Amino acid sequence: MKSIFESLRKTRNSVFGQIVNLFGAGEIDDSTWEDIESLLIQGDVGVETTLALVERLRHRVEAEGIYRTQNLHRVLREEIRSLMPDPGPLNLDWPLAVVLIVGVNGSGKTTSIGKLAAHYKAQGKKVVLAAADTFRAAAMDQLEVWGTRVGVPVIKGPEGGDPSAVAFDAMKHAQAHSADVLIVDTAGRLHTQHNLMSELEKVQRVISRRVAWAPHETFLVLDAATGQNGLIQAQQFFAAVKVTGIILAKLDGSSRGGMVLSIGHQLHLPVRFVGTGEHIEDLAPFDPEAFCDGLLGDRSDT
Ligand SMILES: Nc1nc2c(ncn2[C@@H]2O[C@H](COP(=O)(O)OP(=O)(O)OP(=O)(O)O)[C@@H](O)[C@H]2O)c(=O)[nH]1
Ligand SMILES: [Mg+2]
Repeated sequence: MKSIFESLRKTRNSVFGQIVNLFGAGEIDDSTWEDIESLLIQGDVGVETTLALVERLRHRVEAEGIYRTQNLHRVLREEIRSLMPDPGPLNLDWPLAVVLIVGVNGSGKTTSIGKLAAHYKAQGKKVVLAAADTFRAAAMDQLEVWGTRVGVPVIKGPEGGDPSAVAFDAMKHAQAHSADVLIVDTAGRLHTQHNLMSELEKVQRVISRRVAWAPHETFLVLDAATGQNGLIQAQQFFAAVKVTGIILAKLDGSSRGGMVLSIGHQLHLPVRFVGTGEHIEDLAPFDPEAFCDGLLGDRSDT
C-alpha cells in the first residue's frame, strides 16, 4: 500500500517544498509573508484558508518574538496541523451501520467503496454493498466486480430502476443476514443536477426510515485533482444530503493535496480516508500527522 507520505509526493514537490525552501538563514520580512501566501494559494489551499493561516502565523511570530525564517518551519507545521482537528471515531457502532457514498461522476466512489469493503472485511465485519447507481448498467457491474474481488454480496436492481428501492432491498438483505456494514453506491450524474440531488435526498430518506439513525455516515468522495473546484462541487451536495466526512480519492496523482486544509477550515468536515492508488489496498485512513509530514517533508526518506 502506498502511504499518505508517498501519495503527497507531487503536492510536496510542486508547492509545499518551495515553502520549506523559503525557510533558510534569513530574517522574516514582508516578502516572506507574500511568498508564503502566494505559494499556499498556488497549492490549492484556497484564499480564505490561506489568509487565515498567514494571519495565524504572523500572530504567533509576533507573540513569540520569532524573527528568523528557519524557525517558521515548526510554526507552520503546528498551524497546518491545527487546521486538521482530530475528527474522533466514525459513527459505525450500530447493529447495522449504513454508509452512504455520494460524489460527482468519476470522482472515485465505486473504487473507494471496493477498498472500504475490503478494509471493513479485514476488520472481521460482515459487509454488504448496494448498487444504487442504477443510471448505468456498467456502474452496477463495476461494483459487482469489486464485490466478487472482496468476497461480499452486492445488491442490484434493474437498470434505470429506482435507486431508493435498491437501497431498501439491500437494507433488508443486510438485516436478514446480520451484516455489520452496508455501503451504498450512488450515481454521480443524471439527466440534470436537480434530478440527481432530489434522488440522493430520497435515497437518504428511505434509508433513514428503515434503519434507526441511518445513514450513520455519509461520505462525499472528492477527486484530489479537482483542488478548489472540488470544494465548490461539495456545496451542491450539502443541500441534498447531510455529509459527515470526505474521502479524498486519487491523492497519489495530484499536486493539489493542499485542498485538505480548506476542507477542514471551510467545509468543517473531516477527511476520513484518502485514495493512494488504484488497487484494493490503496485506501489510507486519514492521519493528520502523516499528512503534515507528507506536505512539509519532515522525513528523511523523501
Ligand atoms: N490513481 C488512483 N486512481 C483512482 C483512485 N480512486 C479511483 N481511481 C480511478 O478513478 C476512476 C474513476 O473511479 P470510479 O470509482 O469509477 O468513480 P465513480 O465516482 O464511481 O464514477 P461514476 O460511477 O461514473 O460516477 C477509475 O479509473 C479508478 O480506477 C485513487 O485513489 N488513485
Ligand atoms: Mg461509480
